[in-house]
Amino acid sequence: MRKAKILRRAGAAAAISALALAAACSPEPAEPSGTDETAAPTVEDAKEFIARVEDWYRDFGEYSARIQWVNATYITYDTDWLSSRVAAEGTEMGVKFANEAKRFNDLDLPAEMRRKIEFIKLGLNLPAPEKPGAAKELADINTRMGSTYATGKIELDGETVARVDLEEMMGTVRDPDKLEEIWVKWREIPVAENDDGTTMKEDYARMAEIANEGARELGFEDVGAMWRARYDLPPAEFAAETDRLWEQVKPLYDQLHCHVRAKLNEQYGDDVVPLDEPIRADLLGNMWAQSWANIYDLVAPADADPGYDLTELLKSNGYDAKKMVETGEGFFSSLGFEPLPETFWARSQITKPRDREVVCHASAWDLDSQDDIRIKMCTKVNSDDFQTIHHELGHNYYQRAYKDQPPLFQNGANGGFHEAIGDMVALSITPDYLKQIGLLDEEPDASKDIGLLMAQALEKISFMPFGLLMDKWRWEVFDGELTPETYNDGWWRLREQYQGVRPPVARDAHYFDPGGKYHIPGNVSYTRYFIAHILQFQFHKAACEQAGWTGPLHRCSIYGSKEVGENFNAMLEMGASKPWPEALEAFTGTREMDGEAVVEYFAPLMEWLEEQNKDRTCGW
Ligand code: X8Z
Ligand code: ZN
Repeated sequence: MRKAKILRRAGAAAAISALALAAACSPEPAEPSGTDETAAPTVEDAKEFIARVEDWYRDFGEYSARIQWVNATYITYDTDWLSSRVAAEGTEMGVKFANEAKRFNDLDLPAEMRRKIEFIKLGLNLPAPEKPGAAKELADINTRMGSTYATGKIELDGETVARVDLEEMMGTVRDPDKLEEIWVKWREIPVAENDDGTTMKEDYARMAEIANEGARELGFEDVGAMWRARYDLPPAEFAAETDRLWEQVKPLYDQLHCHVRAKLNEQYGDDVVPLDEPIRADLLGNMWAQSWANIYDLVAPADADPGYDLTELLKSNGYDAKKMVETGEGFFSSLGFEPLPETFWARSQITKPRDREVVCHASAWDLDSQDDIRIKMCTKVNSDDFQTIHHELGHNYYQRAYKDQPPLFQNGANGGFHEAIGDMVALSITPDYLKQIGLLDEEPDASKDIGLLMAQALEKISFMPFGLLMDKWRWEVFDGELTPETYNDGWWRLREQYQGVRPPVARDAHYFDPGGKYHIPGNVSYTRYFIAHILQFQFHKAACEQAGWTGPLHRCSIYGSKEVGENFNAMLEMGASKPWPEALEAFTGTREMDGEAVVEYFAPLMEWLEEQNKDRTCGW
């Protein structure tokens, strides 16, 4: 079900490809146009087909999005039923159109039309085979996995604890036994039995089977290849490109890992944190060890503390969830973006409703492709969620900026762009900015830069290997390298290899630890976040240059820069109408993704870390 928010929920249906352009090589001999499906198709036929698909998108997209919204903000038997039904309908139509689009494979088409035809083929997140019943079975499985994840119950100290509270506890609790308990209980949900005795793990395996069959019918090797095909590159080249980017930032990750492990060893001792092993995944301040910002206090440089904690500042200044969102809006307004519509405030879910089940994982929605944009969060007053608010608003402003594009181009330049917009803005939450909005009295001086950079690295650099391995795992699932018996071993192999983390207790093959992360049962592809973590630094660097900033990148805030806002908006308005290198070039002047901006941003920290680590044994 999570997939059928066709072109609505941010990133859920990103569909980009330029293999299309490469494939459009053999012009068809001119034939009179007609309705005979066996005759060679003409450009006119393609135009008529595209118009039909776009009409359907306009109509069905809104209908589907409204059902999915109700389901996500009020999970019941009935809304699951509706969600599953509309998802199945969407998949059936999507598959039908994708198969029909193949007719035009060899036809020489203008670039824009060729791009649309390729999007029609790539548009489904999870295709089903055409045989009757397959789309419905797939939708039922996905609805169930999503709702199981969102509503799974966990008992702690005799009480049922909300999942968002458990997530928050991973950042604040410092007792390793307690952390282990929370971490382990969280991962009971994916192996707990559904009403009919099956588990999420079995559902996942069946999902992969059906969707792979669907992908093969459409001419892709498997679902993983289909996901990789959305980046205007052949799938194998895209995978190599992500590896190249990772190699650029890996030295920084390795140094950060080494330092963090040493500091955790000081905190918890050799038994809990041996110095030559991967780090225990429950000690890093986050349920998935994907962002380590919450253990800043444990690893902070001694003399460089910036002297403020954003969570504390928000709390002591009386911020509530709404004020946090208003502050995020204020940033975008300062760049020249129109304020959010009244309906945003009336219809968003900003805090967790107390009396019903909802999907708490944050998302941004565009219900009608016009102005009905919203966020759905279970906001807590803390720094993590302040970041996430900017992240989600980035999706909403992007959606609004490209609303005048034709339906098939109403999307990010690629999935990574969509995820990078709000994050790029959040990189401008500097001390100077916090002072300007009255949250901070005094800016810390340059001697505190290492502390500021450390906080940022714990948030961003720690994420990168996780951002990469999530889909590496899924690529192995979809290409058959992993089977249900090896799902969990494969997961921990990648977690260890890329992140250098290990589970707090042995995890045998019966567990399904990937299922403890929203995007796995939710089937949201994840390489987009890895790409976004590279792109946001490229955007930030370009934006700071446009704003005339000459100081260090981590002190640059583009707050208030109308010029940057205008340039940024020009890129956002393009939506998916052009291959992403053109969108990137429009804003940054380069057509390449490049980890250099990350390296430059963190250069002073890298130097400091190397000094700290010089007598330590790094690696795992
Ligand atoms: O899922 C999200 C957003 C919604 S698109 C809240 N993010 C990833 C995650 O939480 O795992 C943002 C960062 C990575
Ligand atoms: Zn996002």
